[in-house]
Amino acid sequence: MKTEAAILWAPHEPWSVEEIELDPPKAGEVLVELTASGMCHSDEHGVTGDLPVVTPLVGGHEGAGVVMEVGEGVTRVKPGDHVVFSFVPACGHCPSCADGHSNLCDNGAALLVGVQLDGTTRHHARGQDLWTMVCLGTFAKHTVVNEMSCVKIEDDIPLELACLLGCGVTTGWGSSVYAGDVRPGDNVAVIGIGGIGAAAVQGARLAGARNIFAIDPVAAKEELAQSFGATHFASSIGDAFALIQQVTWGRMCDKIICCMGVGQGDQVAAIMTLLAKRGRCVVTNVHSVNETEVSLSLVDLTLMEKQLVGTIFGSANPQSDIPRLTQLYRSGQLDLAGMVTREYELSEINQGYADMRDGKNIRGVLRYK
Ligand code: CXF
Ligand code: ZN
Repeated sequence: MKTEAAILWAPHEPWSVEEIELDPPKAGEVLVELTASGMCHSDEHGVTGDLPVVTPLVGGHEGAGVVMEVGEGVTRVKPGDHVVFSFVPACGHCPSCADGHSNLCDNGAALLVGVQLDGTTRHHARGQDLWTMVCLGTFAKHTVVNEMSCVKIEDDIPLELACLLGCGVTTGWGSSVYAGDVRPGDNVAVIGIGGIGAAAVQGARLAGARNIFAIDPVAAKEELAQSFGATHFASSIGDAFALIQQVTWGRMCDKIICCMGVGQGDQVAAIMTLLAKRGRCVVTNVHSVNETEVSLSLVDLTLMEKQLVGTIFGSANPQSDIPRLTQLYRSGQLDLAGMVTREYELSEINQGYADMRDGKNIRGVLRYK
């Protein structure tokens, strides 16, 4: 079938919106008509080269829609089902999945390759095969993905909000709740109030944090951060140090969640000074694939028993946590609507990313229907 998609033909180029040819789903695969896709920073990382991607690439990895057709042997979903894509596939039986860590599913190795798990492509344009961002390609009105990437949700959850659960919201919420293990009474700092950071603030609030310090250079993020549960705001790590020192009587933060657009290794030492003894700093944001050096006081790490840990997908389990978050949305405890700053047509995708770079958006969402 023919559909429309945003393609990155080569790094550093704008997204090109054009007609593509989509093959039917093969065994284990699913054809989905997308309702919406969030515009996450990680697709931009493919444009800038901070993350390695293979081009030409159909971008997008934060989508939701309705199943149109399933290939042979598919059991997880059927036509008509509403699904959110998880940007990590979860097979359910590899060692990580079996151990309760399906965010680390062995099939995730295919993420940065961006072809179907059998090594072939379903997307084509201008006579060429197209790769897809983390095997999804949600910057398109239709896509074909493996059923391992599909999470069925209830029909009455708005798909244009549920799409955020495919990456940003689950990643941010899980970074506080799972990777950060935020406890009632904790002092928490969230650095970077974009889609992931706003969800990390909400996760910290739901986990019972006492003080939540939101840190972002964009002044307009203060009010938004407060609406998600932040109790304090600072515009730099330096300002945050003095503020946290004063509010916590010098104890500093139990948890720090790093949610910047791109992390910078030379900022790590300063970030670690915001931590209390036995505090944990969670690195959720991507650092450039080319970066291998960080500033870090290892003696501080030892003497104060500080921790510096990474997390992918907020250490959440897609098949259980995406439905869990739909229920928190349903009960009014998770604000999804407030996370969407603006909706865009697919043809406006480059404007959407310009707005993200300008700090205007918590999340921009491409709306297809
Ligand atoms: C990223 C992590 C690296 C692969 C692409 C997706 N996560 C969230 O945006
Ligand atoms: Zn993402």
